[in-house]
Amino acid sequence: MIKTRKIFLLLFLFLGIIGLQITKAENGYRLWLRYDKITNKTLLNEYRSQIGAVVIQQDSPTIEAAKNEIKRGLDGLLDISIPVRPSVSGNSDLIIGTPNGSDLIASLHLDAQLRAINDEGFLIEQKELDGKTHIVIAANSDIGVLYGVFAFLRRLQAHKKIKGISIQSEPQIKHRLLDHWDNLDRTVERGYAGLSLWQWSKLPEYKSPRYVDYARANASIGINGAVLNNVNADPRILTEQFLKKAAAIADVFRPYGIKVYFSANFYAPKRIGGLDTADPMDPKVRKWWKQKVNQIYKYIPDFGGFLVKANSEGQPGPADYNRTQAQGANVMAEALKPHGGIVMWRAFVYNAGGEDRAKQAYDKFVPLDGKFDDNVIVQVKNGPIDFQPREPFHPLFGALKRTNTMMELQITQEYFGFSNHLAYLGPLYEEVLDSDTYAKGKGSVAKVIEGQVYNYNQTGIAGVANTGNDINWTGHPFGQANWFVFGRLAWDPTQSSEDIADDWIRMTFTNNEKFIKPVKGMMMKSREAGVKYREPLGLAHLCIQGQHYGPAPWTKDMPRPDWTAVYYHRADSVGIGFDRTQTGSNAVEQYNQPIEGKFRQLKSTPDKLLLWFHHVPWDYKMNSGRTLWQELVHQYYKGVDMVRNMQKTWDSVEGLIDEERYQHVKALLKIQEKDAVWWRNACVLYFQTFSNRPIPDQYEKPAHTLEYYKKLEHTKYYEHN
Ligand code: BDP
Repeated sequence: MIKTRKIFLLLFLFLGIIGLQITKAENGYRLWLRYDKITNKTLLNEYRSQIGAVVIQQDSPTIEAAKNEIKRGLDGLLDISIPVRPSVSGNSDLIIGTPNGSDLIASLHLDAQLRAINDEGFLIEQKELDGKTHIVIAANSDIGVLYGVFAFLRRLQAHKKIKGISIQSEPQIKHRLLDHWDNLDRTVERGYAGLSLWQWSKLPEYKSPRYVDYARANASIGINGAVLNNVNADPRILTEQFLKKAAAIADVFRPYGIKVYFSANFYAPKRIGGLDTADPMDPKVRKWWKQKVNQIYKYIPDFGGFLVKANSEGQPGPADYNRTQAQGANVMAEALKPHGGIVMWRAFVYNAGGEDRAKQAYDKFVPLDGKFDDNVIVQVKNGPIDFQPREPFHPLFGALKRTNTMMELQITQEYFGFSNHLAYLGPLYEEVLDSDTYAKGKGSVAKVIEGQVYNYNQTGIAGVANTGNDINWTGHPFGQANWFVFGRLAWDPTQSSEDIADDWIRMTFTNNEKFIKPVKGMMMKSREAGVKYREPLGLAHLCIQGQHYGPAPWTKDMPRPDWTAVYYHRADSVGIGFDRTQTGSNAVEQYNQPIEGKFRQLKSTPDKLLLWFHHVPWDYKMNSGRTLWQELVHQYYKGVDMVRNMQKTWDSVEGLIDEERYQHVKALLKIQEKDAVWWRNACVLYFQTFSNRPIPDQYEKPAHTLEYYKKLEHTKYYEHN
C-alpha cells in the first residue's frame, strides 16, 4: 500500500514537472526574444559542439550590446555559460566583429564580400582557421554586427542548421521607423495596449529598463528610428524641457542603432517660439527653425529629423499662408540639412467637401514633384484613403520622379478590431509592396520605395506602432507579430510574410510542428477574415466614426462628408460601390497602364477591389456565378465562418504552449467571433434595405433587427463586449 502511494506520488511529481515545462507561465514580455533552452537533445548537442566560445576583439557601446545579446541568447538556448574571449579557444568558435576593429576578422579574407554589402548589412559565414571550423559574424560597422547577432540567434531559435552557414544580408531601405502616435500625457492615439512607453514625467532622471528592451526588440528586426510623439503634434515636444527628456531616451537607443525623431507642429514658431507667424517664407520663421534645430542637435547629436502632418484633419500647415506643401517642408529641411537630418512630410492631406478623397493627395503632390529639398521624403500611406482593411496601392507610388517617397503602414489595428482581434497584417503589407506600379514598366511598389525606380537619395518606410505599457507590449499576443513582420519587411520587402510568420511563431511560442502548421495557417487567413466580415469586395470605411471599432454603414450627416460611411459605399436601389471611372470621380486615371485599364473595366477589376472602383448593380453576375447581392452576403458570412475556424484551430492546439497565452488568445477569439457576427449582421441588414433582396435561406438569420445594431453605435465599444 505504502509502496503504491509512493509510486503515485512520484508519478504526480513527474507529471507536475512535465506540466510545468510545457506550461511555464509566459506573460509575453519577452516578445520573440525568448531564449529558453532548446529541448531537442540532438540539436542542442550539435549547436554546443559548433559554438565553443564567442570571440570578440573590439569594444563600443554597440559591440557591448551585441556581446550582451549573444551571451544572453546562447546561455539561454544552449543552457551553458558561454565564454566570451578575445582569441580563439582551440575549438569551434563564433567570431564576431568588423575588419576595422578585429584583426581576426580582418585576416579572414572577407573584404570582397563585405564590400558588396552596405553599412548596416552583415555576413554570417563558416570559415576554416588552423584546422578548426568557426562561424563568423562580420560587418562593415558595429550596428551591422548587432544585426548579424540577432539574425544568428533567430536561426537558433527557429532550430535551423548552422553547419555550412552562408548568409549575406543588408537592408534595402534606409530609414525604417516606428511612428508612435503617443501624446505627452502618455495617452496614445489609436493605441490599444495601454499607455505610452515614454514616462515623460520621470525623464530624464529615470530611464525605464523597458527602453532597452524596446530597443533590443527593434534592433532584432532592423528598425533604426522611432518618432516619439503623435503626428497630431503637441509643439511642446520641441521645448528645452522635453529635449532633455528625449535626449535621455536617445542615449538608451543609440547603441541599438535607433535614432530619435519628433513629429513637429507647423505652428511651433508661434506656439512655443513667440513669433506672430509661422509663414515658411518669413525670414524670422526660417531663422527660428534653424535655431530650434541647432538646439535639438546639442541635446541629441544624432537626431533623425521631423515627421510632419500639415493641413490635414485640423493640423496647421503652409496652406494657411498660401504656401505650398513643398515650401512648408523645405523650411524645416533647410534647418536640418547641415546636421544630416531629414523631414518626413506626410501626403495624407485632404479637404472636406473637395474631390474624391482618394484622389486628393496625388492631385496635390504630383504638381510639386521636384520642388522638395533632397532631405525631404514624402510619406505616403499604403492606400489612397486611410489604412483600411483593404485598399489598392496609393497611386503616388511611382508618380513622384524627383521627390523621395516613402511608405507609411499601420501596425496598430485601428480598423482591424484594436487589440481585441487577431489579424496578422503581413499579407496586407506584402500585397501593397508587391503591387506593380508600371511607373517604368513592370516593377513593384517596393522597388519604388527602395529608390530603385527613380534613384531617390533617401528611402524610408514607417509603421504606426502598436506598442504600449501592457505587459506584453501590444495587447493582443498576436499583435506582436505585426510589429515583427513590419520590421522584417522593412529590412527586405521581398521576403514572404508566411516565412516571417513561421519565424515569429517559432521564436514566440514553440518549434512544435503540431502547433506551427495550424497556427500559421490561421494567421495567414486572418487578415482576409477581417476584410470579409467588415468590408468585403473593396468596400471601405463602414466603421463607427470616431472610434472605428464596430460597424455603422448608415453613418451620414457628419460635419465632413468624407467622414461618413455613405460617402464611401454609395448604396442605392440600383447597386453599391464608389464609381471611380470616367462616369464617376475618374480616380483610376491616377494609375499607370495597364493597371488603369484593368481597374477601369468592371470585368477586369479583381473582386476584392470591385466596389472600390465601381458602382455595381445588385444583380450583376460575379465570377463565382452569384449575383453581387448574393456574393456580398456570402462574403460576410464567410468572414464569420473563418473566425469560427480560427477558434477551432486554436482549440486544437491546447496544451502545446503555455496556458497563460493560450487562454488569453482563446478569450480574445471569442470576442472576435461576437464582433464579426455584429459586423456581418449590421452590414447585411443595412445593405438589404437598398437591395431589397432576401438573405438566402442557407445562412443563419441575424439575431436582431437593424434598429438594434444601429443603437449599438451609441454605446462604447467596451460596453457591449
Ligand atoms: C486616421 C486616424 C487619426 C490619425 C490620422 C492620421 O483615425 O487618428 O490622426 O489617421 O494618420 O486614420 O493622421
